[in-house]
Amino acid sequence: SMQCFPGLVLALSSLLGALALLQLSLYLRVPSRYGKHEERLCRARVRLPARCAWFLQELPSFLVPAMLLALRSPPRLEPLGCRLLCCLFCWHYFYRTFIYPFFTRGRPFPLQLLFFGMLFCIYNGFLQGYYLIYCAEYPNDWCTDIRFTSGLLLFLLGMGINIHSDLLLRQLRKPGEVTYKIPQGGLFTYVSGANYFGEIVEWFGFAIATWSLPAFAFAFFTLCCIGPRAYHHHRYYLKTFTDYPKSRKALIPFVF
Ligand code: NDX
Repeated sequence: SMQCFPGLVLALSSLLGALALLQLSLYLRVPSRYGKHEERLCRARVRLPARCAWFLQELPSFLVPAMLLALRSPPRLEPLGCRLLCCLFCWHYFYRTFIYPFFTRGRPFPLQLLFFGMLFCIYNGFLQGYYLIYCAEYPNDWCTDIRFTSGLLLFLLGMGINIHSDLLLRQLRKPGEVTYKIPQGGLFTYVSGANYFGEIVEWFGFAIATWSLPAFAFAFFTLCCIGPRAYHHHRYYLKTFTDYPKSRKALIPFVF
Protein backbone atom coordinates (compact mmCIF):
# COMPACT_ATOMS: atom_id res chain seq x y z
CA SER A 1 0.00 0.00 0.00
CA MET A 2 0.97 3.64 -0.34
CA GLN A 3 3.26 5.45 2.01
CA CYS A 4 4.74 8.91 2.39
CA PHE A 5 7.65 9.92 0.18
CA PRO A 6 8.78 13.35 1.43
CA GLY A 7 10.92 13.78 -1.70
CA LEU A 8 7.85 13.41 -3.90
CA VAL A 9 5.96 16.05 -1.91
CA LEU A 10 8.91 18.42 -2.15
CA ALA A 11 9.30 17.86 -5.91
CA LEU A 12 5.59 18.26 -6.70
CA SER A 13 5.31 21.39 -4.52
CA SER A 14 8.37 22.97 -6.14
CA LEU A 15 6.98 22.28 -9.59
CA LEU A 16 3.70 23.90 -8.52
CA GLY A 17 5.65 26.97 -7.38
CA ALA A 18 7.50 27.05 -10.71
CA LEU A 19 4.19 26.76 -12.61
CA ALA A 20 2.92 29.69 -10.56
CA LEU A 21 5.85 31.84 -11.65
CA LEU A 22 5.39 30.75 -15.27
CA GLN A 23 1.75 31.69 -14.97
CA LEU A 24 2.61 35.09 -13.52
CA SER A 25 5.02 35.88 -16.35
CA LEU A 26 2.48 34.73 -18.97
CA TYR A 27 -0.60 36.42 -17.58
CA LEU A 28 0.69 39.72 -16.22
CA ARG A 29 0.69 41.16 -19.72
CA VAL A 30 -2.10 39.21 -21.42
CA PRO A 31 -4.99 37.51 -19.59
CA SER A 32 -5.71 33.79 -20.10
CA ARG A 33 -8.21 33.54 -22.93
CA TYR A 34 -11.56 32.62 -21.47
CA GLY A 35 -14.64 34.55 -20.36
CA LYS A 36 -14.44 38.28 -21.08
CA HIS A 37 -10.87 37.97 -22.34
CA GLU A 38 -11.52 35.55 -25.13
CA GLU A 39 -10.55 36.96 -28.54
CA ARG A 40 -13.51 37.39 -30.85
CA LEU A 41 -11.14 36.56 -33.69
CA CYS A 42 -10.40 32.92 -32.98
CA ARG A 43 -13.67 31.46 -34.20
CA ALA A 44 -12.08 28.12 -34.96
CA ARG A 45 -11.73 27.32 -31.28
CA VAL A 46 -13.73 24.41 -29.94
CA ARG A 47 -15.83 25.37 -26.93
CA LEU A 48 -17.91 23.47 -24.41
CA PRO A 49 -20.96 24.78 -22.53
CA ALA A 50 -19.76 26.47 -19.32
CA ARG A 51 -21.68 24.03 -17.08
CA CYS A 52 -20.14 21.00 -18.62
CA ALA A 53 -16.66 22.54 -18.78
CA TRP A 54 -16.48 23.69 -15.15
CA PHE A 55 -17.91 20.39 -13.93
CA LEU A 56 -15.35 18.31 -15.84
CA GLN A 57 -12.47 20.63 -15.07
CA GLU A 58 -12.96 20.78 -11.30
CA LEU A 59 -14.16 17.20 -10.73
CA PRO A 60 -10.65 15.68 -10.29
CA SER A 61 -9.88 18.09 -7.45
CA PHE A 62 -12.77 16.51 -5.58
CA LEU A 63 -12.46 12.91 -6.80
CA VAL A 64 -8.72 12.37 -6.43
CA PRO A 65 -8.42 13.26 -2.71
CA ALA A 66 -11.77 11.53 -2.02
CA MET A 67 -10.47 8.35 -3.67
CA LEU A 68 -7.13 8.53 -1.88
CA LEU A 69 -9.06 8.79 1.34
CA ALA A 70 -11.29 5.83 0.47
CA LEU A 71 -8.30 3.66 -0.52
CA ARG A 72 -6.43 4.39 2.68
CA SER A 73 -6.52 1.51 5.10
CA PRO A 74 -7.98 2.38 8.52
CA PRO A 75 -7.35 4.30 10.71
CA ARG A 76 -7.89 6.65 7.77
CA LEU A 77 -7.10 10.02 9.23
CA GLU A 78 -5.54 10.26 12.62
CA PRO A 79 -5.33 12.72 14.31
CA LEU A 80 -8.39 14.94 14.05
CA GLY A 81 -6.46 17.84 12.46
CA CYS A 82 -5.73 15.94 9.22
CA ARG A 83 -9.28 14.73 8.94
CA LEU A 84 -10.74 18.20 9.23
CA LEU A 85 -8.17 19.70 6.85
CA CYS A 86 -8.71 17.14 4.12
CA CYS A 87 -12.45 17.66 4.43
CA LEU A 88 -12.04 21.43 3.96
CA PHE A 89 -10.29 20.89 0.63
CA CYS A 90 -12.94 18.41 -0.54
CA TRP A 91 -15.71 20.69 0.70
CA HIS A 92 -14.50 23.57 -1.48
CA TYR A 93 -14.27 21.34 -4.54
CA PHE A 94 -17.63 19.78 -3.80
CA TYR A 95 -19.05 23.28 -4.14
CA ARG A 96 -16.95 24.07 -7.23
CA THR A 97 -17.84 20.77 -8.98
CA PHE A 98 -21.39 19.95 -7.99
CA ILE A 99 -22.94 23.33 -7.20
CA TYR A 100 -21.17 26.18 -9.02
CA PRO A 101 -21.38 24.71 -12.57
CA PHE A 102 -25.09 24.03 -12.36
CA PHE A 103 -25.89 27.68 -11.73
CA THR A 104 -23.30 29.39 -13.90
CA ARG A 105 -24.44 31.61 -16.75
CA GLY A 106 -20.95 31.85 -18.25
CA ARG A 107 -20.04 31.74 -21.92
CA PRO A 108 -18.85 28.49 -23.51
CA PHE A 109 -15.35 27.55 -22.33
CA PRO A 110 -12.42 26.74 -24.69
CA LEU A 111 -11.72 23.00 -24.85
CA GLN A 112 -7.97 23.49 -24.90
CA LEU A 113 -7.98 25.40 -21.58
CA LEU A 114 -10.37 22.82 -20.15
CA PHE A 115 -7.79 20.15 -20.89
CA PHE A 116 -5.00 22.02 -19.06
CA GLY A 117 -7.37 22.99 -16.26
CA MET A 118 -8.26 19.33 -15.74
CA LEU A 119 -4.61 18.28 -15.72
CA PHE A 120 -3.97 20.96 -13.14
CA CYS A 121 -6.86 19.77 -10.96
CA ILE A 122 -5.62 16.16 -11.07
CA TYR A 123 -2.12 17.28 -10.14
CA ASN A 124 -3.16 19.57 -7.32
CA GLY A 125 -5.87 17.23 -6.02
CA PHE A 126 -3.29 14.47 -5.80
CA LEU A 127 -0.65 16.63 -4.13
CA GLN A 128 -2.93 18.11 -1.45
CA GLY A 129 -4.73 14.80 -0.80
CA TYR A 130 -1.60 12.67 -0.76
CA TYR A 131 0.16 15.03 1.61
CA LEU A 132 -2.72 15.30 4.08
CA ILE A 133 -3.60 11.60 4.00
CA TYR A 134 -0.15 10.02 3.94
CA CYS A 135 2.39 12.58 5.15
CA ALA A 136 0.91 15.18 7.46
CA GLU A 137 1.45 14.73 11.17
CA TYR A 138 -0.12 17.06 13.67
CA PRO A 139 -0.01 17.08 17.45
CA ASN A 140 -3.25 15.97 19.07
CA ASP A 141 -4.07 19.51 20.14
CA TRP A 142 -3.58 20.99 16.63
CA CYS A 143 -7.26 21.99 16.60
CA THR A 144 -6.57 24.54 19.32
CA ASP A 145 -3.32 25.82 17.78
CA ILE A 146 -3.47 29.48 16.73
CA ARG A 147 -2.39 28.51 13.17
CA PHE A 148 -5.24 26.05 12.81
CA THR A 149 -7.90 28.34 14.26
CA SER A 150 -6.86 31.54 12.48
CA GLY A 151 -6.31 29.67 9.20
CA LEU A 152 -9.70 28.01 9.46
CA LEU A 153 -11.31 31.38 10.12
CA LEU A 154 -9.63 32.90 7.04
CA PHE A 155 -10.63 29.87 4.97
CA LEU A 156 -14.29 30.20 5.96
CA LEU A 157 -14.27 33.96 5.48
CA GLY A 158 -12.68 33.62 2.03
CA MET A 159 -15.08 30.89 1.01
CA GLY A 160 -18.02 33.03 2.12
CA ILE A 161 -16.77 36.00 0.08
CA ASN A 162 -16.06 33.78 -2.94
CA ILE A 163 -19.47 32.09 -2.97
CA HIS A 164 -21.35 35.33 -2.30
CA SER A 165 -19.44 37.12 -5.10
CA ASP A 166 -20.01 34.26 -7.56
CA LEU A 167 -23.71 34.61 -6.77
CA LEU A 168 -23.71 38.38 -7.35
CA LEU A 169 -21.99 37.87 -10.73
CA ARG A 170 -24.52 35.25 -11.75
CA GLN A 171 -27.44 37.53 -10.90
CA LEU A 172 -26.15 40.11 -13.40
CA ARG A 173 -27.51 37.92 -16.22
CA LYS A 174 -30.84 36.41 -17.13
CA PRO A 175 -30.63 32.80 -18.32
CA GLY A 176 -29.22 32.71 -21.86
CA GLU A 177 -27.76 36.21 -21.64
CA VAL A 178 -24.01 36.67 -22.25
CA THR A 179 -23.50 40.42 -21.82
CA TYR A 180 -21.24 42.08 -19.24
CA LYS A 181 -22.50 44.58 -16.67
CA ILE A 182 -20.98 46.44 -13.74
CA PRO A 183 -20.98 44.13 -10.69
CA GLN A 184 -22.58 45.75 -7.65
CA GLY A 185 -22.89 44.96 -3.96
CA GLY A 186 -20.92 42.89 -1.47
CA LEU A 187 -17.17 43.22 -1.86
CA PHE A 188 -17.64 44.39 -5.45
CA THR A 189 -18.25 47.79 -3.85
CA TYR A 190 -14.50 47.87 -3.18
CA VAL A 191 -12.84 45.62 -5.80
CA SER A 192 -13.45 44.38 -9.36
CA GLY A 193 -12.23 40.88 -8.51
CA ALA A 194 -14.25 40.18 -5.35
CA ASN A 195 -14.66 36.47 -6.17
CA TYR A 196 -10.90 36.17 -6.74
CA PHE A 197 -10.10 38.05 -3.54
CA GLY A 198 -12.26 35.55 -1.63
CA GLU A 199 -10.60 32.56 -3.30
CA ILE A 200 -7.11 33.87 -2.51
CA VAL A 201 -7.97 34.55 1.15
CA GLU A 202 -9.47 31.07 1.30
CA TRP A 203 -6.35 29.24 0.09
CA PHE A 204 -3.97 31.29 2.22
CA GLY A 205 -6.19 30.42 5.18
CA PHE A 206 -5.93 26.76 4.18
CA ALA A 207 -2.15 27.07 3.94
CA ILE A 208 -1.92 28.57 7.42
CA ALA A 209 -4.28 25.96 8.88
CA THR A 210 -2.31 23.05 7.35
CA TRP A 211 1.05 24.80 7.80
CA SER A 212 2.34 22.78 4.86
CA LEU A 213 4.50 23.32 1.78
CA PRO A 214 1.96 21.91 -0.73
CA ALA A 215 -0.80 24.20 0.56
CA PHE A 216 1.43 27.29 0.52
CA ALA A 217 2.50 26.39 -3.04
CA PHE A 218 -1.16 26.14 -4.06
CA ALA A 219 -2.07 29.45 -2.38
CA PHE A 220 0.83 31.07 -4.23
CA PHE A 221 -0.34 29.47 -7.49
CA THR A 222 -3.86 30.81 -6.93
CA LEU A 223 -2.47 34.29 -6.31
CA CYS A 224 -0.37 34.15 -9.50
CA CYS A 225 -3.26 32.72 -11.53
CA ILE A 226 -6.23 34.87 -10.58
CA GLY A 227 -4.40 37.93 -9.20
CA PRO A 228 -3.41 39.09 -12.72
CA ARG A 229 -6.86 38.12 -13.95
CA ALA A 230 -8.48 40.48 -11.43
CA TYR A 231 -6.24 43.24 -12.75
CA HIS A 232 -7.27 42.49 -16.36
CA HIS A 233 -10.97 42.44 -15.37
CA HIS A 234 -10.46 45.84 -13.74
CA ARG A 235 -8.85 47.30 -16.86
CA TYR A 236 -11.62 45.82 -19.01
CA TYR A 237 -14.29 47.50 -16.86
CA LEU A 238 -12.53 50.88 -16.89
CA LYS A 239 -12.24 50.68 -20.68
CA THR A 240 -15.82 49.48 -21.26
CA PHE A 241 -17.87 51.52 -18.77
CA THR A 242 -17.32 55.28 -18.58
CA ASP A 243 -19.41 55.37 -15.41
CA TYR A 244 -17.33 52.69 -13.64
CA PRO A 245 -16.89 53.57 -9.92
CA LYS A 246 -13.62 55.49 -9.63
CA SER A 247 -12.75 54.42 -6.11
CA ARG A 248 -12.97 50.71 -6.88
CA LYS A 249 -9.64 48.81 -6.79
CA ALA A 250 -8.64 45.70 -8.78
CA LEU A 251 -8.09 43.01 -6.14
CA ILE A 252 -7.36 44.22 -2.61
CA PRO A 253 -9.85 46.64 -1.00
CA PHE A 254 -8.42 50.18 -0.58
CA VAL A 255 -4.94 49.04 -1.67
CA PHE A 256 -4.56 47.72 -5.20
N1 NDX B 1 -9.91 26.98 -13.02
C1 NDX B 1 -8.32 27.59 -11.29
N2 NDX B 1 -1.34 27.62 -17.30
C2 NDX B 1 -9.00 27.54 -13.97
C3 NDX B 1 -9.38 27.31 -15.39
C4 NDX B 1 -8.35 27.78 -16.36
O1 NDX B 1 -10.38 26.62 -10.81
O2 NDX B 1 -2.29 26.39 -18.90
C5 NDX B 1 -7.26 27.61 -12.21
C6 NDX B 1 -9.64 27.10 -11.62
C7 NDX B 1 -6.97 27.20 -16.02
C8 NDX B 1 -6.59 27.55 -14.58
C9 NDX B 1 -7.60 27.05 -13.58
C10 NDX B 1 -5.17 27.04 -14.27
C11 NDX B 1 -4.12 27.50 -15.28
C12 NDX B 1 -4.54 27.17 -16.67
C13 NDX B 1 -5.91 27.78 -16.93
C14 NDX B 1 -6.07 27.62 -18.41
C15 NDX B 1 -4.67 27.91 -18.94
C16 NDX B 1 -3.74 27.89 -17.74
C17 NDX B 1 -4.51 25.65 -16.87
C18 NDX B 1 -7.61 25.53 -13.50
C19 NDX B 1 -2.41 27.23 -18.06
C20 NDX B 1 -0.01 27.10 -17.42
C21 NDX B 1 0.57 27.42 -18.79
C22 NDX B 1 0.85 27.77 -16.37
C23 NDX B 1 -0.01 25.59 -17.18
O3 NDX B 1 -19.19 34.66 -19.79
P1 NDX B 1 -18.24 34.58 -18.66
O4 NDX B 1 -17.62 33.22 -18.48
O5 NDX B 1 -17.19 35.68 -18.65
O6 NDX B 1 -19.18 34.81 -17.34
C24 NDX B 1 -18.64 34.96 -16.06
C25 NDX B 1 -19.52 35.80 -15.17
N3 NDX B 1 -19.18 37.23 -15.21
C26 NDX B 1 -20.02 38.24 -15.49
N4 NDX B 1 -21.33 38.27 -15.85
C27 NDX B 1 -21.90 39.48 -16.09
N5 NDX B 1 -21.25 40.66 -15.98
C28 NDX B 1 -19.95 40.69 -15.62
N6 NDX B 1 -19.29 41.85 -15.51
C29 NDX B 1 -19.28 39.44 -15.36
N7 NDX B 1 -18.02 39.12 -15.01
C30 NDX B 1 -17.97 37.77 -14.93
O7 NDX B 1 -19.29 35.37 -13.84
C31 NDX B 1 -18.61 33.65 -15.28
O8 NDX B 1 -19.75 32.89 -15.54
C32 NDX B 1 -18.65 34.08 -13.82
C33 NDX B 1 -17.26 34.20 -13.18
O9 NDX B 1 -16.40 34.85 -14.07
P2 NDX B 1 -14.93 35.35 -13.63
O10 NDX B 1 -14.21 35.69 -14.88
O11 NDX B 1 -15.06 36.40 -12.59
O12 NDX B 1 -14.31 34.05 -12.90
P3 NDX B 1 -13.62 32.74 -13.53
O13 NDX B 1 -12.21 33.05 -13.88
O14 NDX B 1 -14.50 32.15 -14.56
O15 NDX B 1 -13.57 31.81 -12.22
C34 NDX B 1 -14.73 31.24 -11.69
C35 NDX B 1 -14.48 30.82 -10.26
C36 NDX B 1 -14.09 31.99 -9.33
O16 NDX B 1 -14.78 31.89 -8.13
C37 NDX B 1 -12.59 31.81 -9.13
O17 NDX B 1 -12.19 32.29 -7.87
C38 NDX B 1 -12.39 30.32 -9.26
O18 NDX B 1 -13.40 29.88 -10.15
N8 NDX B 1 -11.06 30.01 -9.78
C39 NDX B 1 -10.77 30.23 -11.09
C40 NDX B 1 -9.53 29.92 -11.56
C41 NDX B 1 -8.57 29.18 -10.76
C42 NDX B 1 -8.85 29.17 -9.37
C43 NDX B 1 -10.11 29.46 -8.93
C44 NDX B 1 -7.72 28.85 -8.46
O19 NDX B 1 -6.55 28.93 -8.84
N9 NDX B 1 -7.98 28.49 -7.22
